[in-house]
Amino acid sequence: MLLSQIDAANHIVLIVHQNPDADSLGGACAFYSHLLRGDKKVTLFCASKGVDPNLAFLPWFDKITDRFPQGADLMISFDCANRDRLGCEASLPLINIDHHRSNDLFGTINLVNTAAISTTELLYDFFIANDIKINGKMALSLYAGLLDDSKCFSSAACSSKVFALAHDLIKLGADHAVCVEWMYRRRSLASLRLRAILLKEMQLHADGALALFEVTTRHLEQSGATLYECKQVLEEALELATVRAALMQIEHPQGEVRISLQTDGTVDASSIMALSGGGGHINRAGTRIERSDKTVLDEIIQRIKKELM
Ligand SMILES: [Mn+2]
Repeated sequence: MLLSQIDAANHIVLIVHQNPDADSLGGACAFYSHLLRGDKKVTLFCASKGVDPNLAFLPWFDKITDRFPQGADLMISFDCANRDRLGCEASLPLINIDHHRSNDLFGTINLVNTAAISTTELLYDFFIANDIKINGKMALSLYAGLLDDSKCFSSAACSSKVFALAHDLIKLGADHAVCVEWMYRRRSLASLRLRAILLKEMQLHADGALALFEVTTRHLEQSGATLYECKQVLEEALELATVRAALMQIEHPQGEVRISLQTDGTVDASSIMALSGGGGHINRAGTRIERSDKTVLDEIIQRIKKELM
């Protein structure tokens, strides 16, 4: 069904979510490589204006466009939990490839496996099941997604399957050193400065089980850091022995506030974010609220505190 839909299409748009991470973009790049073997037209679309420059090592990074093409007849989304994440209105048949627990099966065809640690894990299974050869570029792209979503293999969800997959992808040509260098060794001075400010201002609640961060436009201006660089401190907060949930609110220039929640898995981040229209994974989820809507934020914090008790 999925393959015949792809076979029948002439111009396929691969869509990554807004502000794509290595899993979304890696998945799309692997698929891009695969589709180039045929005679189809392929577009790599991202609604965000700028994409994290630390992902420029991925093949086809320079092909990303924020202009939705005319004349396409099929869309495939990668790592998008809901239609909103696509950031485009096009009403074409859509193949939804994802692993988010909160995925609402918005595609015409849905290839969703919430047991997969990354979208690229389920893509690997898809390629293997369909005898699609994985070349070096594809292996690198899939590996980057695996590395990102497993938090560089530090996630408690790393099973033997994850390590077997890492093994297979490296055998197929993924370069671990290149991925680690680009994804974890190219931090900007601005992001280190921001980290210092945010850790200093971190508030602890619920007997130290909940860490709260607030990122304002002032923080970003003071440090020169970008929004991408903010979320790393959430993971650091979870390294504290008492912290089981870390929440960050990021003031966005367009007047909305983005909320990111990371937990140790004992609190379901996805279901808490779903209360205000967001979603994600058990240990990592997000939502967006209006800046004026402080009550929603208070409700979220109260709910987390309740679940931490
Ligand atoms: Mn993912």
